[in-house]
Amino acid sequence: MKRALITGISGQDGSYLAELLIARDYEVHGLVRRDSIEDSSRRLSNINHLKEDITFHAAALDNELSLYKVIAKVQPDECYHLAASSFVSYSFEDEYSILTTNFNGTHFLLASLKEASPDCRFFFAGSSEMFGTVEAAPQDEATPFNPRSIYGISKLASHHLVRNYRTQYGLFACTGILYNHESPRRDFKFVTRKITSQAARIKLGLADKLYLGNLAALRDWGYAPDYVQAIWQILQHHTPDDYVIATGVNHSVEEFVTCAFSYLGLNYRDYVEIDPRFYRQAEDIPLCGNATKIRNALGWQPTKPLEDIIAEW
Ligand code: NDP
Ligand code: GDR
Repeated sequence: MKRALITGISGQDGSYLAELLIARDYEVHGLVRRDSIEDSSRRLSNINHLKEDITFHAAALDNELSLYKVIAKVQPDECYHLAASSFVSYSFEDEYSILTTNFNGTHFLLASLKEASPDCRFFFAGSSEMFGTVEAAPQDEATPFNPRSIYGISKLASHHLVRNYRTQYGLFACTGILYNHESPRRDFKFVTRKITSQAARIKLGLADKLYLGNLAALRDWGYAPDYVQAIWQILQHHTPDDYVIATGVNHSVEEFVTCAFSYLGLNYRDYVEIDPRFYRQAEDIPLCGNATKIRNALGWQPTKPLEDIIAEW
């Protein structure tokens, strides 16, 4: 039986990955913050249905010793590092803590694995935000990085660490360069869940307005369960490598909101108002991924178009 350690197991991707690994007979260990164990019904709501099948370990990304102890004790065959401060907007307000949490957390994990469990395979959740402001679309593994937020910088710096541990120390360490992926387990601050949840409240008469930022913004939105399938496949390959994981299709926020409201028989124009607080700088060229490498190497491809993802909400 393989043993896996997931950081960020309470998040969207961590919960789907835990399901996937349990279904494949893994012994699943999850790293969570101490507060989450104390308040599990609320803070572990994505994985409450899996609690009996997961061994939880309290540790914090900013505490190297706590991470080292967990790795030394669990001796995982595979480690999926998904924990991060993941909301890009916060990174404009809280630069220091986001950079240190995301970067140091990755560094502490890699260093601990090198010392205590060097044969463990390691996956790092990178981001399309590592490409940031781009000169061309779609982007692939050869596209130059040009991050535009502290979040993007934290992910890019971590990605360089992953490569360094692979080439210098021989760790089986990989980065998935993930484009946006969504599901009903997405946190409410992200635009997709914000739209679908508020549209439902409006339909039920519990709210009357939805305040959004830039409706023209384009994103390459995929389906979270597809992306954790890709993450798992990356660690099953014979060679460690880095891959773009994306659908290759862009939709605007306006298309998303139109689809979500019309699904409920509503016209979004009657309810949506623009609020400058949610506005981010417009992008000349959108982030849109070319996933040819992972399709050719691992046979992975996305299964759900955006309309079907929205319909699931
Ligand atoms: P979520 O925001 O849903 O989950 C993040 C997880 O990280 C939560 O379990 C959270 O725990 C944990 N976490 C955050 N800060 C800390 C900390 N200081 N110490 C310990 N745990 C912490 O993210 P997703 O599941 O959507 O994404 C997974 C990963 O993939 C992230 O690294 C994200 O940056 C990356 N990514 C995601 C994309 C997407 O579209 N979803 C696209 C590109 C990259 P808690 O519940 O206690 O806060
Ligand atoms: P993103 O996701 O920043 O791409 O990061 P988010 O859903 O926050 O924004 C997507 C796009 O929607 C536009 N937008 C709004 N966004 C929010 N949150 N709220 C609004 O009201 C709103 N109105 C318009 C944004 O400007 C943006 O263009 C996600 C996270 O999962 C990251 O962790 C991950 O690395 C990237 O995707 C790839």
